[in-house]
Amino acid sequence: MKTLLLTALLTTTAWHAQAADHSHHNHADHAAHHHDAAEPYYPKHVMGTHTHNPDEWMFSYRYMRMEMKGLQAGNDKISNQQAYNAGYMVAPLKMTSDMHMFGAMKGLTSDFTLMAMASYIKKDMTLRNQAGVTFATSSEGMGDTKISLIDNLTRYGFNKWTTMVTLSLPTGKTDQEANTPMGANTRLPYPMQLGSGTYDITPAVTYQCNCKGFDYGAQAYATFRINDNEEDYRLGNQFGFKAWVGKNFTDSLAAGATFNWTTQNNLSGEDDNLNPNMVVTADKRNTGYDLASLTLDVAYKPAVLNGLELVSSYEEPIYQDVNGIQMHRQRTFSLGLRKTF
Ligand SMILES: [Cu+2]
Repeated sequence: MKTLLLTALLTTTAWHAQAADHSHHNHADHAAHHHDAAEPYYPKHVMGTHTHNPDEWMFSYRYMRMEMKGLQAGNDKISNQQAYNAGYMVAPLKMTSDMHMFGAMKGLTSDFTLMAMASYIKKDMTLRNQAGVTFATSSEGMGDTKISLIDNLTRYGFNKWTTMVTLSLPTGKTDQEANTPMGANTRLPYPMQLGSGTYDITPAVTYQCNCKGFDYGAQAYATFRINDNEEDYRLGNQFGFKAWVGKNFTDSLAAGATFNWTTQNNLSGEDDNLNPNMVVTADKRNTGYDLASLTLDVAYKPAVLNGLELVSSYEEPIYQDVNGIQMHRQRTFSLGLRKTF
């Protein structure tokens, strides 16, 4: 995994060097004028990759589904029986998260763009206990609300760089419960909760450039949890890196690929309403992971739709290393609409 990360970093560094050579090609700030004909490609599923002109608005809706199935310990897939043998009464079989995301962006000045995002989430989990009884739980409600300020740095002459700071507000509940064979109104484990329960701050820096007809970019970010939540825990901090390449093949069609690296730290504190021996996902030792994935994205903006753009993405994990025993992550995909006014 270290080799993978290193390769990604070296590749980006190479892009930087190349970008320096080609800096004379970078006229006008491309980021601030991304709706012009000469707009470069950027992955629509990555926040902080574009900005807006003053008084320009963008609205978006995106449906996203994430799927998990089976268990793994470290790098290896394991069976339910191995989880029971490790002392857990219940093992999760599969989990899906369906998310509806509503976003608004507005250019404030020639430098700053404000972004706000709200979400509605439904999570479903199927589990099986040691006695072989299969049952399902679900949670549903608002997710956390995110407010971001993006700075295109053009006043400093850094046309290829943008920074973004995101504040996440704890509007997603962390006290979701369900009726299970273990009892009525049982507190659902950490992954089934709808938000972090904490104020989280995420600084990010993004680099984008064009060379040899393709658009390249990379982003590094970190999410820090500011406080413990009402259940007396906080999710681990998260560190991520993304690198992408893509192209606007025609005025209406864009496609690209993104490499994603995520390091999620262990949860700290504990929800006292959870029994860590009950189910794998209720044990805080089974939190924190390293994940690498690839995302393919396609965006389509046919003239007949008057500027309405259809966006889609498909993500598949290529490497996952988890602490303790956790669910095995599968594909994530999204479909959405966006329009600039
Ligand atoms: Cu936008």
